[in-house]
Amino acid sequence: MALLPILRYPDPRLHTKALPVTVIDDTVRQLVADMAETMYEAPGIGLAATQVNVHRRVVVIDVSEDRGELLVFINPEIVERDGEQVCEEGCLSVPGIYEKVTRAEHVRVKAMNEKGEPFELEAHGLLAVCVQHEIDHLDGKVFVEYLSALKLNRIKSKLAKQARITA
Ligand code: GNR
Ligand code: NI
Repeated sequence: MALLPILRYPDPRLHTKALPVTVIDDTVRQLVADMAETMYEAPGIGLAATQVNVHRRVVVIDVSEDRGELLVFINPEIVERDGEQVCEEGCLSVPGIYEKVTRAEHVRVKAMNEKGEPFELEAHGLLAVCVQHEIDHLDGKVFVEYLSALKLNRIKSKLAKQARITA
């Protein structure tokens, strides 16, 4: 197990489109284990491989209260989406920024688990938000890019200022 460094917005590597996983081997299973450890330690409710600079379609999520319900999604695809919800989102790659984003209220997602078994999952509420947020990362999209140019510019200045303080 290992903690992986998380890329910070506006790192251009966050805009890489991840490739599908073709073989679920020990390298992929190690990545899943390291991503789960990194997500729990952060702490966060989800993590996409893109955020740890691995450009393969792998996501881990745990929205449970007790942090004991790890969900692993390899090559996830949304096969149905319905409704709308607005959720205040945050992102481990955009620390300290929380903004409302409108997304589908319900999604049906098709994926494989770390054993290579296919499954489908119905998600509503926060889990549905998280699935959409993570698949966006795999497509190179960060949640702040849904905001107005004015808000995005303010966020960029704030992050630049934070980076100067931390440096
Ligand atoms: O930890 C996280 N919390 C969160 C809250 C609201 C909507 C989405 C998220 S995902 C985020 C972790 C993360 O950055 N995943 O990519
Ligand atoms: Ni994120």
